[in-house]
Amino acid sequence: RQLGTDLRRALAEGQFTLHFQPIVGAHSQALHGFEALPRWHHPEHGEVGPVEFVPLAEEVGLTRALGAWILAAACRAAASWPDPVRVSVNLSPPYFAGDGLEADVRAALAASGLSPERLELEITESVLLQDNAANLSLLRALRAAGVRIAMDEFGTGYSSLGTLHRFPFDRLKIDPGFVRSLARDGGSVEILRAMVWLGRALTIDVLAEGVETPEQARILREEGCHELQGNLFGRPAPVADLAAILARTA
Ligand code: G
Ligand code: G
Ligand code: MN
Ligand code: NA
Repeated sequence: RQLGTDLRRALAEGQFTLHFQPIVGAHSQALHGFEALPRWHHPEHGEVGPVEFVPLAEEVGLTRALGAWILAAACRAAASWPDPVRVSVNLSPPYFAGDGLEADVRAALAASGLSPERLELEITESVLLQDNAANLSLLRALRAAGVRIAMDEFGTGYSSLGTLHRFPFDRLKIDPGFVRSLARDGGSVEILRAMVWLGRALTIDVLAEGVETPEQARILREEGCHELQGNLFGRPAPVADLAAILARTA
């Protein structure tokens, strides 16, 4: 397809950019980090999102090239932020499953000079559906390189408690779906409470995503979430627009 050919050129010609969404401490509301969200500015079709370009990259064999570009760009941006503000990068399932991720992570860190603990890699539960030895050893190798690992979209997949226990996660990211239903029906507070409790029992920090209202933030804070992310604290924005938020570093 034409878009696949376009994608090859897009990487070379700088049509990809990263937007960054702030992550704040639940209580302090100090800036803890940013999640990097890639955007493709297609010359004719306008903005193309990851839901479209990630599968496309896989079709045309550019999964690793795209993934490596995102890692490098995210680390480069983060290296200019005050320590210890971190950057969080989503790993697509095919990139995680393929070759080269560990080497690309090490290369991105070396090229940017970012200290490894300021890079966090987000993987979804579905990536770990095959709870196999290769996945486990890859996560351990990444951990050994010093980077942090977050489980993204927590609560939407099928991972067992055993998976959570066995894999070395540093953080659980509670899916926006749970946050959205918060103040709407009391029952979801119980689920949220259980997720936070689980994190605490496993000594994994818990972050809630998709926080849009002060009421949601209040409940999440009270229930013991460590960090919050969502439009209430900042929409994904280009690097040039981050100065005001960066001033809020603790
Ligand atoms: O920012 P936006 O709403 O377009 O993001 C859509 C979804 O794409 C989000 O759920 C996000 O987790 C995911 N996403 C963002 N960047 C990447 C990426 O590099 N790879 C993969 N697989 N998903 C990503
Ligand atoms: O990787 P993940 O699926 O978590 O990606 C986060 C996505 O959620 C991004 O695409 C981001 O734009 C979106 N998002 C983050 N915060 C909010 C929010 O408060 N409201 C809504 N509607 N979307 C959000
Ligand atoms: Mn994410
Ligand atoms: Na998420």
